[in-house]
Amino acid sequence: PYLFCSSLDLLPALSGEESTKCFFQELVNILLNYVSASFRRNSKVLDFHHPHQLKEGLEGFRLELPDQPENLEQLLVDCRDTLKYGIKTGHPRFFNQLSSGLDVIGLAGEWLTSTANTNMFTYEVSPVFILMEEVLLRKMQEIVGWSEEMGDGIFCPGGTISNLYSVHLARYYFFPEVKTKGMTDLPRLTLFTSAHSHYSVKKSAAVLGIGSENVVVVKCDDRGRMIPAELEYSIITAKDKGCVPIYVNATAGTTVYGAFDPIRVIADICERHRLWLHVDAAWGGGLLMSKRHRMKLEGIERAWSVTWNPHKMMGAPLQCSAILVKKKGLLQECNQLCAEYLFQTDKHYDTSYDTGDKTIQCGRHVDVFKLWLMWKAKGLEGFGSQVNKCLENAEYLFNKIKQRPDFELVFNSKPEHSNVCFWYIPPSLRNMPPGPERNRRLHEVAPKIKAQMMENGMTMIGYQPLGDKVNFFRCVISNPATQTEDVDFLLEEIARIGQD
Ligand code: ABU
Repeated sequence: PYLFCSSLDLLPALSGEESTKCFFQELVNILLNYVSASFRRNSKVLDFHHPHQLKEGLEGFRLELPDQPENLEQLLVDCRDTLKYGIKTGHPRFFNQLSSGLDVIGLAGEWLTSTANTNMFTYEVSPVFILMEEVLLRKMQEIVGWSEEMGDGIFCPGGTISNLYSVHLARYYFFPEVKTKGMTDLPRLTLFTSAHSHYSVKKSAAVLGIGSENVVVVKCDDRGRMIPAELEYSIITAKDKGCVPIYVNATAGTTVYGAFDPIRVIADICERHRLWLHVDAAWGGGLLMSKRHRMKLEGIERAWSVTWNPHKMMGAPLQCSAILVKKKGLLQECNQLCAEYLFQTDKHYDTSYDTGDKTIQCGRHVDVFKLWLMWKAKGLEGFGSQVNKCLENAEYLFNKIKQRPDFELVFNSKPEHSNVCFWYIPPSLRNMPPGPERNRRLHEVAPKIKAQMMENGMTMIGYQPLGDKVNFFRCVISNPATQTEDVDFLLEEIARIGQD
């Protein structure tokens, strides 16, 4: 009978308890069916429709908002349809993004977080979550290699914002007057990042009024790693031109190649020139959890700030991203504005736990509980094994591609992370000599295969051009549900679609 009810019959309505329970039970069934389907290999990853088709209202699924309330039965149908036309990012054959997987404990954490529905700005409304954040940040700092006396940080919305914090802090560290006076009296600041780094460094420069043209893009080797000698040369050249270098971003796990910049050597250069060293380990940070792979981030302990996204390699549900800062108190100093309606100094508890004034936001979502719960469930060792398995699967893919004449690797050495970059070579191009015509035709292959792949809906992988390389596939494995049979399936699906 609840099916004919509206939301007004649910709690807080008097005697709304029973209908609320029924409504949630139905909803949980929908979610559980979705979770189970996400792990079933014979279920589709996606049921693709073009935007105009979805907007037209498929099978009665209407996106437009009504003037009159709709009943609960309709809302449950809408919930089911929302999932039906979405993408199963937890499916073992979803290889499209750095963040994938469906961690059941993480999902439970997210449900609880939404149920608690609170804000991270003050201890008074988030006592438990604020302390969990402190515990997580300390643990992550310890893993990075910072001692007890060092380390601060905050969870914030995604790697780009974490990187924005790093530039914001670096500028404040060298020119604290910027907080009140703005850029008026500042010299021309210069930032350095590699050609393969994430676009967020340039975006940060644009947002902060430094200007994207004042980001020097440092050359990489053929594996996508920053060349330290090029960095030092760029710093000296910038100084000679009268610019003021302040910041270097080293990437631990580049977005496309999964490359690790040589942090230790870059740290030496930063020390020589007294520059802020940031390590963008949004993607590669997860490897710190693995005894086998953490040496790829050797030198990270020398960073002044670190971006680390547990929603990528550690499989936490989106979003979960931290900016770690070596110098205690700097975040607070740089960002605090002491709004008296929120951060009263005469509260009856230790107000250093009102961490909201460290951030550039006011309201802040609770991103920590799911990670805290996952950490309890897996421990450091569990995360380590999860990371190892993903990298083993990537190596399996790499070896498979090496053996096949219909695929070509973008670079021939073993991947450092779980990114494997490759072209599919259709029969008509296999005997064609290298050159502009082959490149022109090869550039069209990946988008065509991807389009058909999305229509079929059984797997999903990304592609992009990079530098002088025409469109190629990038397979990333961060989903612990993925097995070698899924990797085999991906290659077969590409080869099947890619026949001329
Ligand atoms: N830098 C955000 C992640 C991009 C990706 O999933 O490929």
